[in-house]
Amino acid sequence: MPVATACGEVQVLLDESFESGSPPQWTRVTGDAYSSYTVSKNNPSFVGSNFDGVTGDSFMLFGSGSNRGTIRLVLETVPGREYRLTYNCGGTDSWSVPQKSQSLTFYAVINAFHGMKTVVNHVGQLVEVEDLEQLASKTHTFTTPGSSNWTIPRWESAELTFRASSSVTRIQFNTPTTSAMASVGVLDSVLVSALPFVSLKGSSSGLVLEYSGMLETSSDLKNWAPVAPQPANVSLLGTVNGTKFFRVAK
Ligand SMILES: [Ca+2]
Repeated sequence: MPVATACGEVQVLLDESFESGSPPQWTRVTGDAYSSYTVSKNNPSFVGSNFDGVTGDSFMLFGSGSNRGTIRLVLETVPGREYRLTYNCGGTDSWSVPQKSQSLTFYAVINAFHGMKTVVNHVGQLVEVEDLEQLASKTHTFTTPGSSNWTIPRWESAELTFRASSSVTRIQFNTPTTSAMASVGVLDSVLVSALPFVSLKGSSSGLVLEYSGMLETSSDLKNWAPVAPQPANVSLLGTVNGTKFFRVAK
């Protein structure tokens, strides 16, 4: 999971293509051995398959029939800032069971985790549950061809943007409506990045401007030029003479 935080670039929180096995930061929430593991067309189990990842050979495979898979990623986020999730998903037929075309639903949801809260359950008892706030979600529907081999007919790319409201954000993928044992969800090329931002922060040394993206400056709000070199942050007291404006561009 390469993480780039250099200023002058978009801050990347996650860039995962599953090429080096099952990444430890992903948690299998539900599912069995057929759920939530990394495969490639080079695995001995899948010789002769039509598997191809979106990026590289490997991808995540999860949720087979009644063994519905749910995987989760936990991210550290800054409340108030915006982020973008992009991913590629699809469905595949599995092994040589009696085949017919199957329908598969693939679901992505992003939740802010606000800790635990106490609620009254359906029989009047107080129970502790997770305090989740849904920030974004997307549902995909795939039809698998019903072939007697592992085949991914198409990959679908998707994008979700969200504004974090907690320091803990969860991204979860699952296949809630797999039908029979012949359709499985696939996932590849998951990218999470922070959208460009600027913020002012007070510190003992004065005002500090923090940002991600390309920092540009202007003295008249008309002519903008990139700040070179791109600084880690900008201390505004003692270094700026006259009026200066800053903005970030992608
Ligand atoms: Ca891949």
